[in-house]
Order: sequence, then structure tokens, then C-alpha cells
Amino acid sequence: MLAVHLVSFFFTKLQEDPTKKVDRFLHAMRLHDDQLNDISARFQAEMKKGLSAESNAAAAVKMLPTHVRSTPDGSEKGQFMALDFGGSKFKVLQVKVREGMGIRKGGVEMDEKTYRIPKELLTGRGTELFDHVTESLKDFLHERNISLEKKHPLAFTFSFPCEQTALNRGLLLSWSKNFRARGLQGKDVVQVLRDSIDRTGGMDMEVLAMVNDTVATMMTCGFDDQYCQAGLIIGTGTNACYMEELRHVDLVEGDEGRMCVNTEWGAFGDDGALDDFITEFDRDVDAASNNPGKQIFEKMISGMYLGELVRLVVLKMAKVGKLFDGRVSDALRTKGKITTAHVAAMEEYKNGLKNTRTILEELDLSPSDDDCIAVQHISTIVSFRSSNLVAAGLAAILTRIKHNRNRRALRITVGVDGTVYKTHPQYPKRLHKVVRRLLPDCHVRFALSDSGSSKGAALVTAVAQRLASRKRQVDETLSSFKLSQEQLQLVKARMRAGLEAGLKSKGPSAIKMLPSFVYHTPDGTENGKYLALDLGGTNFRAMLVNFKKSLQQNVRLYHKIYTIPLEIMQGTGEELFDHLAQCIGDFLDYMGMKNARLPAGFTFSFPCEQTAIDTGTLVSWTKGFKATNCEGHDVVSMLREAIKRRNEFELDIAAVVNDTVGTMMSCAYEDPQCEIGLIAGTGTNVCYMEEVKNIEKTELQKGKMCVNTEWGGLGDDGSLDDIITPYDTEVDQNSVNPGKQRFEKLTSGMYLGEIVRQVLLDLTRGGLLFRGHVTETLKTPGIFQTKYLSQIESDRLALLQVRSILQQLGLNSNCDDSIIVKEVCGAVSRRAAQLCGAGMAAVVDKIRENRGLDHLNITVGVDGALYKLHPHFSGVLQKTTKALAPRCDVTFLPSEEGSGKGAALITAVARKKKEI
Ligand code: 0WK
Ligand code: 0WK
Ligand code: BGC
Ligand code: BGC
Repeated sequence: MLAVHLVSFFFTKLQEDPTKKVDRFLHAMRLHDDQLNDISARFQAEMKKGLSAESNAAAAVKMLPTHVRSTPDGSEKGQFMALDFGGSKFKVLQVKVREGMGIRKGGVEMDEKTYRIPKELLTGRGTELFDHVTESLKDFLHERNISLEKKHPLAFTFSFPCEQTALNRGLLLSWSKNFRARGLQGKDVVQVLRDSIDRTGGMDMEVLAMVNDTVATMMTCGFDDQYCQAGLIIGTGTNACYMEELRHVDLVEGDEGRMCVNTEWGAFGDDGALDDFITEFDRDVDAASNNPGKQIFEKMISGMYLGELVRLVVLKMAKVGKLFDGRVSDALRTKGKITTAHVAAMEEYKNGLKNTRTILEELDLSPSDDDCIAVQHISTIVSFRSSNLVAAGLAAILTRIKHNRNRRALRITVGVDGTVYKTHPQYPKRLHKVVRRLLPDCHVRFALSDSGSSKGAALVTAVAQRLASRKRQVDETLSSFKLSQEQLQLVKARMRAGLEAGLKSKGPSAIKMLPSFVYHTPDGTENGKYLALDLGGTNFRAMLVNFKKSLQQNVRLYHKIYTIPLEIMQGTGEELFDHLAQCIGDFLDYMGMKNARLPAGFTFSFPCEQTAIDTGTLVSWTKGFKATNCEGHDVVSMLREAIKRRNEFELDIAAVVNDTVGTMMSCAYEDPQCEIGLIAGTGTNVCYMEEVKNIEKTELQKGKMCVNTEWGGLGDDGSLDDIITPYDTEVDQNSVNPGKQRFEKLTSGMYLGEIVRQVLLDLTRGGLLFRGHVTETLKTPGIFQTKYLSQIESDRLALLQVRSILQQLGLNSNCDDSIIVKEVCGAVSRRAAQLCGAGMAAVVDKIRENRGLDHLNITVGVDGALYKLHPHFSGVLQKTTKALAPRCDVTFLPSEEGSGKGAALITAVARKKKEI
């Protein structure tokens, strides 16, 4: 007897482990990591193809933009009706987000009902299918006594590939799974739903958003986990979505922020990309499906097909005698006889084998134990391949997100739903394990969407509502910065009137129109070495300028920049000029010319009344300067006294000029047509060659003189009050010279950052920004420097910069915040450029009329950080000038070396005159 047992033991031992034969039979389905990494890499390539405008049309994986731009941020609220259509169950729901008393604060309350979809409707006329949907909706309203009169916002989860151009518009590309209703492909299913709601009647719905179930699932899980940036469905069908950088989504305008992309990965392989992984069983499943050649990847993975795959494998193995001694039953030959639920049952820990026997017996088979083990193992291999393929696809998506965000390691959550994932006992664990093995440097959490996707759909609708209302409120706030053509024409007229009034000798004038005693632009004969001193808005510059005919480029410059500490700017005049004298001493030392007693030109970028080229009485400080005992004094004398006090070197200060005049001269040296100087920097100002007969302050009648307009003062008489906004008033009140330089405070670098800060402060107080958190930083004057505007408004990569700039400022922002900050910066800088353009139009038209010309060609020499560094300022200024002064062709010539050369040229002219 023992012998018999031993023989049979060894026999069985000898007899092959039934799983081994299955492993061999299905070796093509047993994918190891290299193959999975290969599939992952192929899918990454498909994603790129789908995202790019060039190759999207031919791409199998469509990468459909969803117009969902952010995951939940906790501010969503509202009551919504929801339809969850396309999965194994069609549900009608009412979703209350942070509404209603009952629920715990901040929660979501859902009330749902599942409605059957009669089979014939799945392949009937599309309109009938939708009428069934809307009739079910109406039935739900009745049953739940929900008002039929009230307009209900409706969220529509539609789990099929749709090309969306907006949250509430989507063209059905193709049906999938077991849906094949006629007449809807290429149609906007949201409109089809609206029409059906109207046909069914008796209810008022506003379809605010249509989302794919993957997107709704991501949002549902994102409600509790802000790391949730991807959604995954492994149900009847399969699919995944994730938050892609908008700049990579070619099919959607803009490159700011992110957008959820519905990959529709079910179609991966429809172009043959997976042919070397397709087995005969996959081909059979596809051939027998209602969409052959389509959704290849889905047919290897999802619940609609797993059971069928197992049946076909079992059938084939039986036919070749590897199972049930080759006996085959009709049931086994019948499509759909083994379902995915069967597969799951076969793989249950404890009862898997028992279930397998039951299932096979229900198929009129009488399996041996080994047959049961083998069939169970077939199920394992088929569903293992499914989870492995999902893992490979997911690995591709998460790797892409990691790269997008330049992260070495990524922490992310994937929201998951679907019957296979939910009901198959081992599927989740297997999937998690393989994903973590394929992505060692990613911390991936899987969040099960416990209550279906409609919570997420409602959140998308809430976000849509919130974004829409926030956009409306932000646009409203920024509307006061948007100047119409008429308003700009008015500013031009007021600037013109201000120029005329300033030229009059008597009477108040906001625009001072200060004679500069520079009568003509350079004629190229200037020669010799000059020291140019340049006190501008942000720093002091000393420059040695050497004009030599022989020099190839006949002007050589050496310069050094010195900062002006705030306490010097706002200390005593003596300290300020002593500081300048010290810097000059340091520069002459550095140039080894302490004893050269050079002729010097002094560019002094503040309003000075001059009675000659080498005297200038400071009328008033601007741009944050407030040094005492300077206003009303001659700045040349003050500098001379400071140099005398220093008693280290001597200078012959032969000219004092405004930086606009210096800039005009510098540029006129290159382009003789240059007769206007414009500064758009810390401050703003313009000078131009005016007919002396128009300058009542001088007796001269013939010729021209350059007039420093000091147009920064426009509006000091209230003439701009109709465009000045409360934010501007706030900035003016907080400035060191309230009520003064109103035009400058709308247009120049010293103030634009502050205007932006005031607007951001207001929007944050209104809860529209930074979640309403008004931080100390945001309340700190001067914290938002104008240079940030230039960085924030640069076209490429702006958002990441916005966030890092806001980060540096200690402002935690999300994508939407950054988009709004950029919009505010854009509105403020655009207005500034337009106002300067309107002012410039007034100046060039005056010159044209001065000269009785029908058309004027003229050049403007320009300098200033705002004009030179801001990405859009110069362009908007030029366009506005052209639009408001169409009879003038204005060339804007940025000055290479600042106004120093101009000051030296004027000094050269002044010296020559003195000699004669
Ligand atoms: C439950 C979601 C629904 C989605 C379904 C997918 O609420 O939107 O379509 O999961 O899984 P299935 O029902 O196809 O297994
Ligand atoms: C450079 C000129 C200087 C002028 C300055 C204005 O050399 O005279 O004051 O540009 O630009 P900001 O430094 O204010 O941007
Ligand atoms: C559809 C997807 C859907 C997925 C899961 C696929 O057949 O094409 O849009 O997300 O099934 O339901
Ligand atoms: C000053 C002008 C100067 C301009 C640009 C203004 O604040 O009043 O004199 O030209 O800034 O620097």
C-alpha cells in the first residue's frame, strides 16, 4: 500500500505542476519588467504624439484636453445634479458640496439612484438613449421631491472619448465598451443632452460641465488628497488621465498652468504599436468585438474582455488536450460565458479553486483538480497581464509628470475606480507592487474613489462655476485698467494741452516744459575727453567719454556704477552731493585721472529750471528722492561745493542736462533724425526739440531748443482723475510726494510694482487670490518690485517663474493664483505703456504741426529699464503711438550707453561755445 502511495507521490511529483504547462502555454502573456519598461517607453512616445499639434491627428492615443485646469482646492461648494453615464452602472445623483446643514463641515453629501439601460438602447438611436437618460433624471427629481422649477447646475460624467473645446462642449469621437448607439459620433454630446432635456421637459438644467470618468475620479480623490494628480479607471473599460502642463497641450491656447488630459489609453496599440505583445487570444477577442481594431490596449486589460480572454485560453488548451482531457463543452465555446467576475472569483484567496470548479462545472465541464489549478492560473496570468499593462501605462504617465515638474522624486496620488480594481481580490495589490517596482523614485499612493465619480464631476462643475465667477470678478477689478481708444485719445489731448500750457510763460502748468538750453543735436564735430556724471533713478554712474575722429567707432567709454543708499536719497542735500563727490573721486582714481581737471557734463534726472546750460535749480525731487535743502537750489553749485569740500580733484562742470536730453543727444549721435528723448525707467519723462518761438520763457524767435517736458506731472491738476483708480490713489498716498507726478505714478517702474501689490491685496481680501490669506509680505510696501513684472510677463515658462517669484515673496500660490497675478501685472504694465504711447502721440503730433507737415518721420531716443527689459512695454507703447498719431512715422532707438555720451556731447558743444 505504502509502495502505491510512494509511486503515486513520486508520479504526481513527476507529474508536471499544472501551472507550469499554463506558464508555457501563456508565456507570451507573462511580461517581465524589461518588457513593461519597453511598453512604458512606447506609451510615453504615444503621449508625446497625442499632445503635439502636428502628430495628434495620426496619433492612436488621443490625449484629449479636458479644460479642467485645477484639482480641488477646498473652496468648491454648491448643490449639483449629476449624471454618471458610461460605466457598468448609469446613475443619477444629487451632490451637495459643503452645503446643507446635516453634513459635517466641509463634506460632500450624495444621494444617488442607479437606472438600468435597456440593452437595445445601447445599439439603438442615440437620441433615444439620451432620452432614457433624461427621463431617468426627471424620475429622480420626482422621486426625491427636488424642485422642478429651480435651475439646477448639472454635472455630466460621460465615459467615452470626446474632443472638448470647453468644459461644457465635447464631440463624441467614437463609442467603446458595449455602447454603439447611432447618430452621435462627431456630435456635441452636451448639446445632445440639452436637447434631450428639452424634449423630456418639466425640468430646468444648466449643463455646466461634462467630464470623463477618469477625470471625475481624479477630482473625487483630489477632494481629500491634494497630491491626487491622476485618475485611473479599470472597469468595464480602462483609461487614465493626469494633470499635464498646459504648455505641452498644443491643442489648447495658452501655456499657463496645467490642464487635465484624458489619455484614452484604451486605444494604445490601435496603430500596431503593441503588435509584438498581441497574442492570438487578443486577436480573437478583438475580431469578435463590436469595434475590431480599436481599443487594443483596453481589450488586453479591462473588465469587458478579461473573462473572454480566459475563456478563449481555456477553450484552446482544452482543444489541444491540455485541459479536461481535451473535452470541450458548448458553453465553453460560447462567447461571454466566462465573465470578469468569474475571473475574480477564481482568484479569490481562499475559495479561488472551489469557485473555479463551480464555474467550470457550470460550463458543463468536469475538471480535475489540476484542471482547476490550471484554469485558476490562466485567470491569474490574464489578470496579472492586465495589471502589469496598467502599471506600465501608469509608469509612463507618472514619469512624464516627474519630468514636467523637474522633480528627481515625485510624490503623487492616483485616484482609482472601476469594478475590476474594486472587486478583483488581488488586482490592486499586484498593480501597486509593479508600479512601485517600475518607479522606485516615486512615492505613489492609490486612492480608491469610494463613492463613484460624481462627487468629482460636481467638483469640476463647482470649480467651473468658481473659476467663471472669479474670472468675472478679476476682469471687473482689472476693467478699470483697460483703457479704450477714446480714453487714450483723451489722454493724448490732455497731454497736448499740458504741453501747450507749460510753454506759456505764465499760469499754472502740471507739465513744466523746462528749457534745456540745448539748441541742436550733435553734428559729429565733437571731440575730446569728458567726464559724464549720471544721477538717475536707481543709481549714480560716472563715465569717461572720449570722442576721437581717428577711433574706428570714434567714441570710447569707460564707466562705473555706484548705488545710492536710501538714507542718502532721503538724507541731507550735503550728504547726497558729498556721496556723489566721493563716487567721482573713486572713479577718477580708478581711471588714474585725478589731476586731469576734466570738463564734465552732469545728467541730473529731476526737474530743474535752467537759465543756462550749466545751471539748474531743482524744482522738486521725484522718484523716491527727498534729500533736504536741495529743492530751489542750483544742483551744479551744490556739486561744485561738494567737490570743493572733498578737495581731492577738480572738475569743470560745463553742463547739466536732464536724462531725457542726454538720451536724445546720445541717440542723435547715431541717428540725426532723433529729436525726442524718452525715459521709461524708474521715472518717466520726455524731451523734444521745440520751436523757440513757442517757448514763451525764452525771448528767442528762431531755431529750436530742446524742452524737458517733465510730463510725469500730467494729472497733478486732476486732469487724469477719471482714469486714476483707487489702487493708484493708494500708491500716491503712500509715496514720498503725494499728489505729485500722477502720470509718472501710473506709468513708471518705481510705482508699477506697488500698483500690482495693491490690486493683489484687494483681490486677496476679496478671497479671489491666495485663498484669501493676506500675509504680512503682501502688506509690505515695495515688496513687489517692478522687475518682477518683467519676469512674470515673459512669454515662456512664465508660470513657473511666477510661482517661484511669489514663493520668494513668501506667497504660497497655486496655478490659478499665478495666472491671476500674471493678468494683474499685464493689465498694469499694459496701461502704463498705452499711457506713454498716448503721451508720445501728443508730442510727435505737436512737432508735426509745429513744422506744418502732413507727415512726420522722426526718431525717439529711449532709455530706462522698463522700456528695455519689460517683454511687452515697448511694443505696446509703439503700437499705441502709431494708432494715436497715424501721420507720424516714429522710430524708437534704444540708447546703447545711456545718457552719459549725450551729456558729454552737450558739454563738448557748451565748451566750444564758451571758447568762441
Ligand atoms: C464608477 C464611476 C463611473 C465609472 C465607473 C467605471 O462612478 O463614472 O465609469 O466607475 O467602472 P465600471 O463601472 O466600468 O467598472
Ligand atoms: C539710463 C540713463 C540714465 C537714466 C536711466 C533711466 O543713462 O540717465 O536716468 O537710464 O532708467 P532707470 O535707471 O530709471 O531704469
Ligand atoms: C472609454 C474612456 C473611459 C474608460 C473607462 C473607455 O472605453 O474610452 O473614455 O474613461 O472606458 O470607463
Ligand atoms: C524726473 C525726470 C526724469 C525722469 C526719468 C522723473 O521722475 O522728474 O526729470 O527725466 O524721472 O528718469
